[in-house]
Amino acid sequence: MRVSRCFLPVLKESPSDAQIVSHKLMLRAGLVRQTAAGIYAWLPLGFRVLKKIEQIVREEQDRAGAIEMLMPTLQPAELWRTSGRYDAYGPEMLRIRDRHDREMLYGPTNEEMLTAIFRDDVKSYRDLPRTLYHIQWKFRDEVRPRFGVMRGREFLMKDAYSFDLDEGGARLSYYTQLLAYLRTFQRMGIQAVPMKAASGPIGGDLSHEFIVLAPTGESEVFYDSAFEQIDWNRADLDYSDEAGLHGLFEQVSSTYAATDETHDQALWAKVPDERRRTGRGIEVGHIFNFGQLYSEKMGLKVSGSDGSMVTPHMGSYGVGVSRLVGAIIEASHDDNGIVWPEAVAPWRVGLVTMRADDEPTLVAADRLYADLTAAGVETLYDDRDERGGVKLGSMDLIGLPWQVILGPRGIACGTVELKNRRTGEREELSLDSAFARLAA
Ligand code: P5A
Repeated sequence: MRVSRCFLPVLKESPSDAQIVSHKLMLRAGLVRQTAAGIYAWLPLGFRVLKKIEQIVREEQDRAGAIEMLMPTLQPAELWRTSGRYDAYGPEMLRIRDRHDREMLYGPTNEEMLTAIFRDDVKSYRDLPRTLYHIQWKFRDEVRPRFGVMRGREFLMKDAYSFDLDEGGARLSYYTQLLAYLRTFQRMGIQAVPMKAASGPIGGDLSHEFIVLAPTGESEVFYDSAFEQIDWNRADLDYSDEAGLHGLFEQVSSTYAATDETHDQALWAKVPDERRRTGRGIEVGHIFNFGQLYSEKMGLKVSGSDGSMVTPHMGSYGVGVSRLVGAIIEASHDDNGIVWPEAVAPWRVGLVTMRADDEPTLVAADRLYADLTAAGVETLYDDRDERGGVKLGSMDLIGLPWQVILGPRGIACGTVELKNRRTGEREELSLDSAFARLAA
């Protein structure tokens, strides 16, 4: 993508209406613009990151055997009356009437809707277990929307729902999602610690939150640094290995991690001093096992293998896809701007010409851009007629992992500068070696 043809509005000044660093950077670097309180338009840069995050979530859900579908944002009130949550949800629910005066709502979550869909089409134990998910916008009329996309009113969530014949099956589905979550966040280059949680308005008695450490987080957290050493993507941990999944749950449950809501001083005291980590954290995911709560209320029953009727056990599993954009920035930035982990970067390489009026520089940059693009390397090419310093400043701000800097002096002897955004290391290389390095 050429910057001269893109829409990348970068702000020089730090916006005064933003309180936390990720929100400031998302506005300055042109990722989002607020259109109403807690509601955001995703500009091209932010949208690319959102899609990258969404795709990692999708791939890990698919790998864990969950099946993708799509449910609507608008839901009929009847569904929520059946579960009893229409009134219970209170003013956080955005209620709407259509032209026929039918009561509707903008969905804050989809337990009711999917349980009803499943109920109408699934009749036999042979169709279980199943885990279905979608990635869809939600609306919660939060009292205090704040921190940009971190606590928005409209936000993108991945929500999965599992249906099992018995409690043992439901636990296995829960452990499967637990592992999928650990893998998802690790792939995004962030440390998200699973913590025992209260289940709140969703219900149930087994629940974990996934928390990314950041000073601006909304909850206080306490955990054993042993979590930081575990490779969740290791090959010996497999979704088809029941004993392995039970082992994983044991490991997660026996390694201390809690929010202020569930913190236990006696257990905390047993964690060796040097392994104690405390701080604040952002909840990027939350999973729930709530047994037969919704299936009973919504009348979901299937025939069991012995002909008796069985009420399935369920769980639901949420990832805050749009919140993750903010959370990743909170966890990965410096004084000059965002530092994207490679896996979610909007482009991998930023190509910058220091002098737009130097013909040989332009020819070399155009060629390198064409070669990188042809090799499938996602490249943002700042071809604007701007001062080199300004272009370098915005490249640092938008935080692409690699910068290739082309100037007249280097080009005269066939070299370019390759800069690593995270470490700041710079290296002078021939055009060919720079290409080879980035295309590898
Ligand atoms: C689980 C999936 C649920 O809604 N039902 C379906 C369950 N859980 S949850 O914890 O309430 O939300 C899941 C994740 O969504 C993100 N989230 C938000 N992101 C941005 N703005 C908000 N206002 C907001 N509310 C929730 C969080 O990441 C949460 O973990």
